[in-house]
Amino acid sequence: MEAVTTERKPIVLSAIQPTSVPTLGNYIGALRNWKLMCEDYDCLYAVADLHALTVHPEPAKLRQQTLEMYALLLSIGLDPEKNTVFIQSMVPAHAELAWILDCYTMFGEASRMTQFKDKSQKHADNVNVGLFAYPILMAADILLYQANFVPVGADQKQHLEICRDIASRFNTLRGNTFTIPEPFIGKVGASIKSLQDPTQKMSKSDPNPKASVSLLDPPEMILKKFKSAVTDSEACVRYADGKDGINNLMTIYSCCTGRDFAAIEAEFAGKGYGDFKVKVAEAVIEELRPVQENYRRLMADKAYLMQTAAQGAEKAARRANKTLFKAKKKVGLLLP
Ligand code: ATP
Ligand code: LTN
Repeated sequence: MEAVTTERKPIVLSAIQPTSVPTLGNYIGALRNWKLMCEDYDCLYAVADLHALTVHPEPAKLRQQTLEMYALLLSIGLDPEKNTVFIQSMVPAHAELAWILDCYTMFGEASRMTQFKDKSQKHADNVNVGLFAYPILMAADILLYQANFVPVGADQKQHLEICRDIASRFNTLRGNTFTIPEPFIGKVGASIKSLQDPTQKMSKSDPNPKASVSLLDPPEMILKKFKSAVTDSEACVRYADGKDGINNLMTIYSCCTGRDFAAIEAEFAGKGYGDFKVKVAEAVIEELRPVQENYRRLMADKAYLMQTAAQGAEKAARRANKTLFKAKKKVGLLLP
């Protein structure tokens, strides 16, 4: 008799905040891998609107940006039938588990988070408790689904470490409840740099619009931004220490064309930075063209988006509630 395979696919969860239109950094570091993992893994992807509350967005703007981010996730090719694509706040289990995990997180370990320190410096007028508890809500997002892998950019590595620590502590104190997740950080492109200061990461909250490329920038704007990208004075396309600007452009080009650094160096041997920058821009424009087309189509059908988001939330909640109930029982909460 033929063996029936009951092997389940490993579980993947990730999320992105709807703080503004994602950048090429978000795309190469995270979103592109989300799409690549869709076939071989059981994937859940969320718009982290609860996380975005830490920066006090204007309510109407947050609603709009959440819907836009949801549409963008579908536009990059995530299939809501095959995988689960949802909006975090539509699944109440996230906030509930986060509270339980708050009580299993030490003040000292949360205080060591570099993103918290950076963001409290940048927004000294709004250092709220949500900003402090941000990684614990993120841990709840991940642990609710018993995720094995979490595809993120390099800047999220520390948040994955605290998530693992919280899960291990809970498992030790209350008995096995959560799967310990592994970060999934791509070898190339895990930290795309600003086009204006290539020692800093490209960030969607950078006030200088020339520093980052948004996924919805029109082609002529993308070309302009790459033409004015900061490089060096060597005029030789090669990957080397101290050539942060060129290294960054080579990384972007490699991620969009699939070519490795040796092939890129050979392609541009003897050519100047001007030619190279145009080629990088063209590769990015081609990569983003289908995303932008899908996005325009989807944004014209808000009813479809809302209905798909509601279905996604229902699918996610069914799975999240199983873990939430288990955790509630383990900590001694009465269940109805
Ligand atoms: P903000 O600037 O508002 O803090 P952000 O650009 O860092 O936002 P997030 O929503 O925090 O964006 O991150 C979404 C995903 O994109 C995360 O997995 C993060 O690691 C990844 N990411 C963010 N910036 C980069 C970058 N420059 N290079 C590679 N990956 C990135
Ligand atoms: N904090 C993340 C966004 C995020 C996330 C998550 C990522 C919220 N919840 C769960 C992975 C898994 C960030 O990228 N800034």
